[in-house]
Amino acid sequence: MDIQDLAQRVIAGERRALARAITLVESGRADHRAQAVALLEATAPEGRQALRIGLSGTPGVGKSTFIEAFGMFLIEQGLKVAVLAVDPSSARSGGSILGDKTRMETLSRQKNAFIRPSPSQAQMGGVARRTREAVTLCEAAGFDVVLIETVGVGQSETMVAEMADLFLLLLAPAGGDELQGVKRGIMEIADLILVNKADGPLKETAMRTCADYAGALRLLRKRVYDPEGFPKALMVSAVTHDGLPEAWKAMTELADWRRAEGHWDKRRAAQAIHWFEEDLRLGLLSVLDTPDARAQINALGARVSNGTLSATRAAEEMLAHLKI
Ligand SMILES: Nc1nc2c(ncn2[C@@H]2O[C@H](COP(=O)(O)OP(=O)(O)OP(=O)(O)O)[C@@H](O)[C@H]2O)c(=O)[nH]1
Ligand SMILES: [Mg+2]
Repeated sequence: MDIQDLAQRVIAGERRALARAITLVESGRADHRAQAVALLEATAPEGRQALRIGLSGTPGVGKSTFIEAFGMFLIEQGLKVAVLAVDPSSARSGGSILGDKTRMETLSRQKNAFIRPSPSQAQMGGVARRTREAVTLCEAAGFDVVLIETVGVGQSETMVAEMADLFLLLLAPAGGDELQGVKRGIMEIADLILVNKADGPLKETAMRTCADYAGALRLLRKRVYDPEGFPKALMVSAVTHDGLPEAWKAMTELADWRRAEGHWDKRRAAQAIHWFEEDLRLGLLSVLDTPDARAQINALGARVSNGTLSATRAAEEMLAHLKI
């Protein structure tokens, strides 16, 4: 494979080249990894930046419908939109978006859109690296907005927030006054809460839900990287498209402010450090995955379980064996 040629075609914005490039960064093969690293280096000097938007929400809240509607809205503004998915549940691996292409039919046919399903890779660390690298490839290819979708379960939200400039939480209207069991940690990383399905008979409930969340957001500790009035809660309808322009206005307002105040660059720099340390951690863990290391672990484990070796001593011996 000619990596320099592939890099040039990615930079030229060829979608097929971008798809091939992402397949390369997803590959677990060592020779592919070397090529992927070379490709990322060859595309990096462009220095293009997209607005990276993380989007999360529980199953059925309307993520796919929203992305289709919002993606089309952005394309109508003359923007190029890429959609990537992170799907942590192995049960659905193979790609939520793939089965979803029907729901994103209009968007997927646009020449200014690029939709990429989740890879069927179980390990979270691998998914994180693949997604982050795919995001930078989309940037190099000249996309203005990169949407990174994840289902609201497990650690995937924090991971997506760590690679996004803005993090959106999509919620459904809920009766009663319970706050839908949204974890405080997720509330704390949200920049914008969008109460979806604010249409038809659900509209009134949506208004109440939106007010509840606006109140809850005001109770959170103020973050230095927010201007007055953020984070905020807004209502949208992915079906009627109501609220989409307002949601986009809030996103650009926040992004512009952060750029002007230096928070944008600071955050991207902090994220780069985070991923450097994450990769280092993964690299260290992978040292335990060789056949030799496994055999050693099993041998030491057998002595720990029959009581002839303490757990502490066994761990020390293992680390000495690995020369760490
Ligand atoms: N009334 C109304 N229904 C909506 C809206 N957005 C989505 N829906 C409906 O909600 C259901 C779920 O929508 P999806 O877009 O598939 O939800 P999702 O979050 O992608 O779900 P998963 O992919 O399973 O995580 C569908 O029947 C949609 O038609 C909306 O704004 N208003
Ligand atoms: Mg979906």
